[in-house]
Amino acid sequence: MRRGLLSLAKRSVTAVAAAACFIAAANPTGPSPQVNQTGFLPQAAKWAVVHVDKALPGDDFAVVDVATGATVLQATLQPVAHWAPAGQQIRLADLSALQKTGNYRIRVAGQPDSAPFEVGGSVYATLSQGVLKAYYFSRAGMALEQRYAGVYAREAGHPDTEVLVHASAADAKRPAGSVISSPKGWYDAGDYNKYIVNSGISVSLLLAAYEHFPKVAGAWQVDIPEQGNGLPAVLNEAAWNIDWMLSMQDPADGGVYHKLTNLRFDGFVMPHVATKPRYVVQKTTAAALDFAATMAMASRVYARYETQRPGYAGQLLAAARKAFDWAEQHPQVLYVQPADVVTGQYDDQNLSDEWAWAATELWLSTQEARYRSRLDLASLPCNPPAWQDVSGMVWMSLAQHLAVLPAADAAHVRQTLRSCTQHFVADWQASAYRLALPEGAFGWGGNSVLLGQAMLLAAAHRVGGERPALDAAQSAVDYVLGRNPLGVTMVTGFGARSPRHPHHRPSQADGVDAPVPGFVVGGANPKQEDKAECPPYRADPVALAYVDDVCSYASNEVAINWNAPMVYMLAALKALTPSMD
Ligand code: 9MR
Ligand code: 9MR
Repeated sequence: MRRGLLSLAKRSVTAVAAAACFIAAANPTGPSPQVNQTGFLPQAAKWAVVHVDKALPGDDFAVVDVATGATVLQATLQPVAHWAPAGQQIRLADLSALQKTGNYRIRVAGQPDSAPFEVGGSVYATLSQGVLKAYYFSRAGMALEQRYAGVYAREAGHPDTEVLVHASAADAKRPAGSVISSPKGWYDAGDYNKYIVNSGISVSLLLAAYEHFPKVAGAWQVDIPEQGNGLPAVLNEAAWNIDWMLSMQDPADGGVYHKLTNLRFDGFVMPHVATKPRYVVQKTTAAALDFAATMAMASRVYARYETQRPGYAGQLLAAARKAFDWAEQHPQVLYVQPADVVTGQYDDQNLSDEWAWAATELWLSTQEARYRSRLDLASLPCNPPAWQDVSGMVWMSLAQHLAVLPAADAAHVRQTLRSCTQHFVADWQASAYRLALPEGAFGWGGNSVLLGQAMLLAAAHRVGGERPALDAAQSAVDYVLGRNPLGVTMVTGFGARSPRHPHHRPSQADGVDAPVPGFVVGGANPKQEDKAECPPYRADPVALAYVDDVCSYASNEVAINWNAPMVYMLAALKALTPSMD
């Protein structure tokens, strides 16, 4: 890959810290004990992990108050167990009994104290707002002003008011080379492109955070230009991307372009410097269906704000219907990367889950039998939501609307969520690490797979009420927030130790040492699709297959669909964990 002078300079600034720290590729194991570095709500299940490859002098752990040094909890570690994904001997510390608000560290004789963590009723407020703010930092077509963006202020990039219709998307009304306007939206990830499939699930999860937990998500305050307009911050942020998505629908036929990108990836430069021509590429069925689902859901959510956004909800629903109609006429148009385009593909061969999701959201928003008849719940799997598998989105939405479902459907939703999360709960209980590992947990974007599992567990908890489902969800979030063998909070700028060199163009090119904050990185990925472009980093054990290097798009990129389940889960944990107030 190309590394500019700037990126080399940034590397040398941090090289000393990197060498001394978890980043060293040879041995990225983090210091023990490991704990969620943000912390816990008072009544949450609280676990920490202690590595015991070297025998400990004692069997106890203590929790000490950071300010006073006082021991607030002392208890015995659980027996030694082996956790294969990290190839480590570990002992668990159960600190659930600690409910008193404060800042703490875990102390184990023979080891350094853990990173600090907090216990408190608002422990996730700052982080929630931070992971939501990452979307503002990702906005295309808008200058980020200093008063909102601080040191991350930057010029506007990619206005996308003059986008070319690619040959793959051409038709009689819009021949190849015609110019359309498709502004706004969020950059997908470390790259500057915009993809409908991934935008759909990402923005829908922000909407779901609000629809499912309005008291929590509606109260988030984020400094963004729209504040004060009467809409909650989360809905203002979501609208920036929804408005872009709307412009990706061809008004002539309702079809939706798969993506808006340049032909190849931009260099590692700031957005306004990346000025190569951009194209809308091929209309696909996946794009139409994800678009329809997103717009149908959005129409319900923004209907509450008809006064502030007159006509918006109606416009969204009409767009959803039109896209669904297009999909019915073009039921199997799969994405095929044109020969002259190399940007992200988001290509999916199996559209049964996209059909189900679009039908579900349209049905919930219209109650029309036409959409219900397209929904075969009996054959629909229940997998952690991901860009290529949105089946979980269906169950989460149906769980939210249980009260309006026909009784048989409601029973089916309850039953499915219970059965599809049962093995997660069982694996979590049996795991040495208190972590169930869904398929793909160690793969490209694995952190989001764990967070997706957490969302299904949260949905199961909502419809069934069982506490273990909530505790297992908490554990998955804990993992991403630092209770992992790397000892790293997988969110830039949060926690004592977090990624410094994400595969994220602005973070690399902005001249600011610290990365843009609030981004969830992909996480350990033994497949190492970036091997040819990175210095060697270990692939084994799998949970350590991570490198904090800008080269590593396979383990250290950021992406809107990896942040979204974190946004959702922080709302969910706050709303679902019992509270003392
Ligand atoms: O920066 C790109 C990143 O957003 C993608 O996830 C990744 C995989 O498609 O590709 C990155 O771009 C690299 C390209 O694939 C190969 N040449 C170097 C590019 C920058 O690292
Ligand atoms: O998240 C995507 C992952 O599931 C795929 O395996 C990978 C390769 O196709 O692409 C990832 O998505 C990238 C997209 O193609 C381009 N923008 C950056 C995304 C995150 O790496």
